[in-house]
Amino acid sequence: MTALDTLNPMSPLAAAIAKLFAAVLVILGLIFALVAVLVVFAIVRYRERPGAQLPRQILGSDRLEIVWTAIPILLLAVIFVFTVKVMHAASPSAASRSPDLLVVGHQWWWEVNYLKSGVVTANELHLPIGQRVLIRLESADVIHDFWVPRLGRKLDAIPGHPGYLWLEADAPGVYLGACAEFCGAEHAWMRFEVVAQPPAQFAAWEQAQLAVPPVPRPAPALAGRKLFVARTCVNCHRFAGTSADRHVGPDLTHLADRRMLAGGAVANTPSTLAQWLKDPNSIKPDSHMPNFQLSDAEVAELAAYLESTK
Ligand code: HEC
Ligand SMILES: [Cu+2]
Repeated sequence: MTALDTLNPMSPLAAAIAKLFAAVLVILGLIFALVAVLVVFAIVRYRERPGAQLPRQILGSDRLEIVWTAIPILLLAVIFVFTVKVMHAASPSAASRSPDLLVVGHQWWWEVNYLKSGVVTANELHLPIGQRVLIRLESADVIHDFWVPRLGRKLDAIPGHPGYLWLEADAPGVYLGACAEFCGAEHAWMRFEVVAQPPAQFAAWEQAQLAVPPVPRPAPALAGRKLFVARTCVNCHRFAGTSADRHVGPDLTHLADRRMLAGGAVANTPSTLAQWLKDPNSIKPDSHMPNFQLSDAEVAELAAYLESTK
């Protein structure tokens, strides 16, 4: 994500905001230029010179005061009207619609639930292009803020107070999102990606996520599955087809399909996954995933299990 993401919108929702930003920037730029020219003019024209007279002194002028009050009021009124229009364009009423997604902010990762199909994932949100989805936003702990600059407005995730926001992507691609409200030590690694796909590809992804992985056959993965249940992983994670059904940590059923680990802290590869299991804090220093002091053999088995669903 770069600062320019905001100026490079990929949905009508984000485009409305980008246009307002550009319009206000132009208005403010013109005012800045006018003031700068007048200041330079005054400095040059009325500077002290040998023999120069004091310029004419104006002590109070109703006409001037009215002018410099009226112009800002007028400008602010224009900006206000633009802003109200953009508020409607960027966050259309959601009253008549039930949400498509439930997104929950956690310290420091995002839980994503597809309410219509039942898919659960984390830190990676897939969207069919050209379709507007309604997100219900919640927080499990502190205030977070959900923001994908190229696709829509941002919204605080406030504990106990759900919010609603629309998201839409008009072209396939991967769009970066982030938590935009300081929420503790690892706030900076609370990123996520929106993968926008043609509807057929999205449907295939959704079907694949719904698949309940069979018990793996190869010995290391099977041993990993046993460890997974024995080593209390089940107390915090969800893994379809096992007893693990908690949401303290990310859903791990189809972890192997995901691009990033730990809220974008590292790419998801066999070696980063093993490093995460060995010592989560070596990747994300204050993460709430405990270090289980696993042996290298245990790490390899757990990793084989988590990778076996690919
Ligand atoms: C006390 C709760 C807890 C327990 C027990 C726990 N985890 Fe986690 N785990 C977490 C949290 C919280 C995260 C998210 C950390 C973050 O990104 O900040 C996480 C993240 C992960 C991730 C990365 C997932 C992703 O999408 O980024 C993997 C893999 C993982 N845990 C595997 C395990 C395994 C295997 C075990 C058992 C050995 C286990 N966890 C036990 C809380 C827990
Ligand atoms: Cu956050």
